[in-house]
Amino acid sequence: MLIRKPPAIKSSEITPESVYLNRRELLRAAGITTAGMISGTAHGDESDMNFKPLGKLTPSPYSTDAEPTGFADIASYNNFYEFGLDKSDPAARSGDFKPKPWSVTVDGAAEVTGTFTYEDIVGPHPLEERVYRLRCVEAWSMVVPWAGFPLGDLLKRFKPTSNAKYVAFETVYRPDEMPGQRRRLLRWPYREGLRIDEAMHPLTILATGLYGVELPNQNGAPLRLVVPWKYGFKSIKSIVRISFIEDEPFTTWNDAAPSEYGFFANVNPEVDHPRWSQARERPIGGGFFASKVPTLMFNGYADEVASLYADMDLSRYY
Ligand SMILES: Nc1nc2c(c(=O)[nH]1)N[C@H]1C(S)=C(S)[C@@H](COP(=O)(O)O)O[C@H]1N2
Ligand SMILES: [Mo]
Repeated sequence: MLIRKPPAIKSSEITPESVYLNRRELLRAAGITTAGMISGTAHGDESDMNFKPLGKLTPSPYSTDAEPTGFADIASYNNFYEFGLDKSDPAARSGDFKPKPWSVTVDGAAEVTGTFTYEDIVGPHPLEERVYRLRCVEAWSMVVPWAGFPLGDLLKRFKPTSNAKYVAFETVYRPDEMPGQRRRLLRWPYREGLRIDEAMHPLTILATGLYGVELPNQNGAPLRLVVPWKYGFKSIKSIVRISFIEDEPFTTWNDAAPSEYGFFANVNPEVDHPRWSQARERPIGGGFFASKVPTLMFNGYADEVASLYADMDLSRYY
């Protein structure tokens, strides 16, 4: 398997007040012994993989106890079409993307709307670390120690009205910094959405980091959604707009191929993708020949979320 290493952060982006650690120190800071983490990955010199450490993180009781996938795999095997189609493109081609300064526009059916800086959005929320599975529709999965906070805690601050039946999200559109956006691979900007009860569910988080450091560009810096019981494409990256709306929102993959990707996209081993089975998945990091494992209903979060869909036919609402 060919894995290219993420690009280094340019020295011009390193501010005097920030502390940057090299990869070995980073893993130590995240409480992981380097021996266990680095072995088995196909990287050369990693001294330039520098990411800014986050402050104190509270461990979340919502975490799975599954063994996390290695940092290097999480940051080098990605889907982020804004940087290209290949799994190696986001790490290799996101070096010019500038996730700071950042702002998010909140609009629609809410009492409080407007444009807010990243610091406004993240500032008041204590960050917690949650180990969540991410399961791609392409039948691979990883276990990621995300840093973030419950999306619902943020949404409540805008006082959504009773017309807010759904929440829609939009990724930034910056073709100058995102080479994939210079082609019509998808109808840009990338858009996603959740029903309001899904958005308010405590398992849904806005992530600002992983492995104790700020999100690498390729993982959706500076702010991305993580919806652990849904296929990975729902977990939209680099969010610049959050809209409270009355009708089911436009979603990118449903637009690109409606018969293959529904609005709900709950992980469901019993409902096949039209072109392949969804019953098994390949954990990333075990090597290409590692055996597949059975996929769990709602990606293993059935106890928490099955009740949201109690009266729905999940083969119809896929
Ligand atoms: N804006 C945007 N968000 C996106 C995507 C994308 O192409 N663009 N890909 C999605 C898909 S298909 C997956 S599987 C996950 C991958 O997240 P990761 O690269 O952090 O593992 O991001 C999702 N979010
Ligand atoms: Mo995906």
